Amino acid sequence: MSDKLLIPDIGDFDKVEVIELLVKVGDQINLNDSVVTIESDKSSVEIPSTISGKIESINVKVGDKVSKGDLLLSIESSKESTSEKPIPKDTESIIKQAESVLKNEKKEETTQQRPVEEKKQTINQVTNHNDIDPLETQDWLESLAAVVEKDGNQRAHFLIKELINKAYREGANIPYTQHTPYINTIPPEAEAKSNGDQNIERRIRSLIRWNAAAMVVRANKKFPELGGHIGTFASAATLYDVGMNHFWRAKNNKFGGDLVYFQGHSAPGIYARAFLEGRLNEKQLDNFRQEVKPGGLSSYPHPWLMPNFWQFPTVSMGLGPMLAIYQARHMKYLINRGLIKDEGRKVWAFLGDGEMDEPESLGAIGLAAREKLDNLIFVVNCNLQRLDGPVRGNGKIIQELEGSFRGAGWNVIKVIWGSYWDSLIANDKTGHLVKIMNETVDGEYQAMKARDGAYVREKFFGKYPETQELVSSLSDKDIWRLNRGGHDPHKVYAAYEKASKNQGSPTVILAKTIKGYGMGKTGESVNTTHQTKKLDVDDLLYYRDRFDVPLTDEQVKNIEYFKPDEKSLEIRYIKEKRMNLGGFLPERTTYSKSIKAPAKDIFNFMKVSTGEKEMSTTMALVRMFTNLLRDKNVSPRLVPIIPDEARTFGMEGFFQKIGIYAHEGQKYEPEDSAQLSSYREDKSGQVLEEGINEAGAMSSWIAAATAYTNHDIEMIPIYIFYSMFGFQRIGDLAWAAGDSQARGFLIGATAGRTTLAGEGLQHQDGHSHLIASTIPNCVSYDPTFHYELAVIFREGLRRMHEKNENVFYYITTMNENYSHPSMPKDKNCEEGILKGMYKIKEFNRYGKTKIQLLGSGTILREMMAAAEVLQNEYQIDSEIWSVTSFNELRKDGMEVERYNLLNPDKEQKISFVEQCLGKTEGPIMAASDYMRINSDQIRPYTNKSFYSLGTDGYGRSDTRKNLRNFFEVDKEHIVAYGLSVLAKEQLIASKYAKEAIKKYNIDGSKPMPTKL
Ligand SMILES: Cc1ncc(C[n+]2csc(CCOP(=O)(O)OP(=O)(O)O)c2C)c(N)n1
Ligand SMILES: [Mg+2]
Repeated sequence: MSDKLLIPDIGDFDKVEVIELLVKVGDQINLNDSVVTIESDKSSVEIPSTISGKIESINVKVGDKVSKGDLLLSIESSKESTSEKPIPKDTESIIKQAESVLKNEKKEETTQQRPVEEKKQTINQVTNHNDIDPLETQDWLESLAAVVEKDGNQRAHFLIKELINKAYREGANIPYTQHTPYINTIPPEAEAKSNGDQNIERRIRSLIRWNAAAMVVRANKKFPELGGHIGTFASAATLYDVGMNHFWRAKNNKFGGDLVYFQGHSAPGIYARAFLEGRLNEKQLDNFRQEVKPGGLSSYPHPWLMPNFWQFPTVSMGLGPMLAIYQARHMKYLINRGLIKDEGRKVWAFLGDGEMDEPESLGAIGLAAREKLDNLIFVVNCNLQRLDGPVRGNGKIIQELEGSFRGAGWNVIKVIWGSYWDSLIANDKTGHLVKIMNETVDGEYQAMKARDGAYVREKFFGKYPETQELVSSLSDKDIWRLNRGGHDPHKVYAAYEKASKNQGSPTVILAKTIKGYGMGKTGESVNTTHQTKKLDVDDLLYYRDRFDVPLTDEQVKNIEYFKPDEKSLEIRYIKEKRMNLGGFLPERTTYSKSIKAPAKDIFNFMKVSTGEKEMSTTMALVRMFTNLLRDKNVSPRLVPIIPDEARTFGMEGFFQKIGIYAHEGQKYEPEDSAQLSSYREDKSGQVLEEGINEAGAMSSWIAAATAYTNHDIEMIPIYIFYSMFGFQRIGDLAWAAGDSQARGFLIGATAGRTTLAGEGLQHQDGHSHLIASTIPNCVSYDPTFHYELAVIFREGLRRMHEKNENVFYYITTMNENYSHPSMPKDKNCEEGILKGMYKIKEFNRYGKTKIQLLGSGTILREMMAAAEVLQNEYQIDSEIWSVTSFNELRKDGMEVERYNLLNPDKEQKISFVEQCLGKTEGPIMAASDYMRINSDQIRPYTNKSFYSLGTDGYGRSDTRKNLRNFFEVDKEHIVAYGLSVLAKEQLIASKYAKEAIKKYNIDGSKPMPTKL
């Protein structure tokens, strides 16, 4: 039987060109095999076959224009023809997915309804003066208590929810609170108990505390300028210790490892533990914050500086939470795409309560809940203080964060009170204690811990006779001992255990602690704690006594470290605990296999002229991408990341082809399901469609770009964005990417200040390359033609993913359509493209006066057009250089200059710029669609007169022609400026320049565009 394959619905387009035939007559093809590539003005897509069988005839050829319904080819069909399938493929998969979701939902329901351990519940009541009928209130409360006792908390919760719903329907539109009372989420009777030896663990913790503080104090005694923090780790020690002893599994040959984001300035504590574990020695501790000589310890977690130790840079506040969320999401992505095993690994992120003020910290919590990231646990160390003082003096940070996280759909575990409070809370029959807890603001909580037991008795318990009575048998010392949850290993253990087992949502643990815990009167809970980096002898003695560190007074005065013997119980215990959890943490290792770069000829189609056909470099990139998807080594590892701009860049063809990642698949039939570029979401989809969220997309890119170390699998992330919303917007994340040794491509699309025409001031990018140049391991290019892009991209694949160089690529692509020439035959052309410049054209007709014209991006074409005018109308010869990267040229120039200056007696090296331009004639004029400083970068490395043009100033909407005129980078200005330059160099008479300025209506009195 013969079947016909017709052009499907390709969306809004008609008469679209066939640019590639992927099959030939006689080929055996399967369902979904791509048969031809078609290309509209903006995008190219492959058409998949809906039939399988042998191709009898092909009815189109390259260059044909096709529309929906045109005959593509005839196939001698096999039985798998879709016409024999009762249900179209899409619908079938939708039904399957829907069914599987239903199954999942059922499963979740059953887990949610698991009965909780029962205990006799009582509902405490505080007399409320607004209560108009206390007896009725009592009735309701008793009924509720009976439900709790008989059917459990879940049932009670259900009834309350129903009551609220009912009240809402009856018109009582009063929002239900997002908060629970200011007590622990896990009641004492539901706490899981640790099997650890609490005494040894306390001793170990004390030593870690001591060594961490000693390290900072010693460094600052030597060099007060070094700085460091004691108070933060002092407040977080228990939170880290319980994780290290019982929860965090290391990477080894059997397990991928949990990923822990340590709070940046608690680094001293992490070093102090590594010291006890034998991973760091005393000399290294003594070189804390002294890294210039090898062997020092970095101030904060910096993988670039300690590449075998730190995994995640976190100290720029707000990045850690966001990066951790996308890390957890990427882990699920890799699992759902079948690239790594699901081993139940977790991502833990430690954050400061002050840090939660960063918009980034909370910015992605909705995504974490939406994607059900139950592999993610945040621990917010709520020590109630930030650098200057209280985080929420007048309010309660724990309650506020609870509201935000609960509202977003997280599992919230509050660890507020330590075990010493348990009996008091249990005896709080009237509810007055919880009432005070709720009423007291953080400023008061902080002040209390800066005072003493008597103060707490008076100011806290003294508020009500009932609470005064509650502590009447306790001494002031007993009251002082009432501990906070985050310092109680039992409470922390129970919270971690519950968080580890939680399913279907991410968890946040809000742990209340004391900043500078144990630091005594000068450091504990005082506003200046954060910056305390020196402790005097009395403080040190107090600290020693507070934690029973076995050091003599003399040793304390010398601020000696303390490490017990290797055979001691403590050292054996600490090592055994880590061995049980698979090894040490943190540790950064890489066992990924590199990806063989695609064949050298993979992009050959981009090295020939496009002839009449005009296209943008963005479109050329998408073509290249489509080709890469055919390379079996590269294809599965590609991670296209887009923040809601796929259609802008002509990438919508990927939706159907490789699918959009959606952890629950697609529960609906998309509106455009019949079209070729249908919005197809899939559990194993490859595209990460991040929505309007550049910071999230960049975090996603960082996760993929470091998968080689965090998951031992090399991925090739390609994040494509509006170039103006790239480095400018997420610059700090790009810096962290460099620190993390990310490998992958950043594509600044629709780039250039005059190339993105109508969008105006906030959209037109004339400076992203400058920001990119600030990152040492970022390699950046601004290519003009498709073959340049092809050479650069393939080299990027080779360097990063085959040779595993720790660099990342930033490439700008444009949306201006023009025809692209063939790659020059010169054998050095590829080398020049990669090093940053090559000669693309030469005008030599007159042999009199010459100028060197350097152009970048789309402005190179203005240069080329200007060169023709200079030749034809003014008899000026020129050499035109395509500069693919001023940034790369500058790097080379700096290095060569440095070498020459440091080696005055040796043969002097020649920079690449000088190799190209040294022996040429005439002055140099350079221009790009970026600020002049972009091309000015190479000025020091030429010994010729150098002039630059550029797009300094605010962008504005207009046509490209008018914009280039405004910024003086169009061919007319280049001609006029060129003649002026030659006049200034006394190579021609000034009248020519004057004439040209007049001819082109250039207004010499117009202010500089930066002032307009
Ligand atoms: C983006 C950013 N801004 C400012 C700082 C400087 N800084 C370091 S720690 C700190 C206070 C942190 O308070 P918190 O998050 O509550 O942490 P804690 O030390 O109390 O645990 C500040 C402002 C920074 N590291 N990053
Ligand atoms: Mg804090």
